[in-house]
Amino acid sequence: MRPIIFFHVIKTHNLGLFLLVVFFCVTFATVFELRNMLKRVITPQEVAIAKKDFGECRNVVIVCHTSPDGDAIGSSLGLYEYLKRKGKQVTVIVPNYFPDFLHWMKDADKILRFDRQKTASYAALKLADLICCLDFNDMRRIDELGIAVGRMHCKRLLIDHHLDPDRKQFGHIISHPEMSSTSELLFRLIDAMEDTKNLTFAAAEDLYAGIATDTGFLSFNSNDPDLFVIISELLKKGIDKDRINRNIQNNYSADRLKFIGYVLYEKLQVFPELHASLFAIKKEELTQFHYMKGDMEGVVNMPLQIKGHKLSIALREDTERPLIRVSTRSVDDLPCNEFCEQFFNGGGHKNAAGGTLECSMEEAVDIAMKALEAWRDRLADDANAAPNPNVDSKP
Ligand SMILES: [Mn+2]
Repeated sequence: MRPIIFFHVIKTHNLGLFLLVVFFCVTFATVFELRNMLKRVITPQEVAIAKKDFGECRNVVIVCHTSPDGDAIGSSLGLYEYLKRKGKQVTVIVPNYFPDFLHWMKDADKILRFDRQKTASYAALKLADLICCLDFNDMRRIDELGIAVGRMHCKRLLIDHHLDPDRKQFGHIISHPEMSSTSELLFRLIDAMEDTKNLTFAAAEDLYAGIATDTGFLSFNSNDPDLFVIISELLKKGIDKDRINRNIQNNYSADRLKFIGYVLYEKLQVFPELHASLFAIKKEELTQFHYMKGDMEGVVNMPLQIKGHKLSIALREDTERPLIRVSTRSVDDLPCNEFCEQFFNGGGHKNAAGGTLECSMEEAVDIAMKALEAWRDRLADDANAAPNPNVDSKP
């Protein structure tokens, strides 16, 4: 139809005009549907940084924090998939071991371990024109790998959700501590670049795994409605979230289950008036249950199942170095990162934080007990634990 006749029809027929309006509305709604559904938290400057860095690079190295968790590996492999799809040469390097329950991810076997594959890691680092630093805020969090990264003269881009990144160490910084996970941040960044079409099925699996592990399968840090929009978009890529949840959660040894039983039955000290608890595990006990790295994952969350509980503290003797690893979890507004900063040379997120102590286990327990005592006022406050008078507690 020639344009003149087309517009003539529209002018003279209300139906034509109506259809034209409908056509534009549908097109507009489809293109802008997702973009309008997510809050615009990624700034135009951040979009420009990412577009430039991802556009100009050819050889990329992605690094994440020591003892990588689901978010570190998920966001790293998610970005790896995305950049490979854009035609880049990409290598993921992790500082050390990552748990078996993350090995199902596509290309997890191609990840280099810096502590074991130094030659290959250095070769990739020397070739890199961009190093992406994911899920940590300070090179000291990646140990020796941080020193190697620091020596390279190429661009360094940080994409992370931890508080207070050390700005001197990175050239470009995309930091959003308000986000549940680096994986969520990465999805938002790619969405803000209007490029989610280049998120593959495998990338969607990786990002979902990252969000799921950093939010305890959407049980904490996950009240932002946007998170569910993002997961819905990942589901549209065809991922099977139930299978991913099973891959991550049900992948332990029988020894680990018995170890949990032992910790809860023999080791857990509960302080009901403080709504807090503490357990301390020595090296011999870890050996007794054939401890594998990753076996302690989630155990510190368990005491929070006690009604009214606010704070859980876990102390564990490191298997390689002479120090005590402290892990804490809290609920609502109780900031366990402040607790860890104050007493355990550490920090982290409001409800999940950790630290280290260089002392004997006996001394570490003593420090933890004193810390609990120092926070008595904040812990003993019964506001959250008040019994509901409308509930009959008798069976
Ligand atoms: Mn994370």
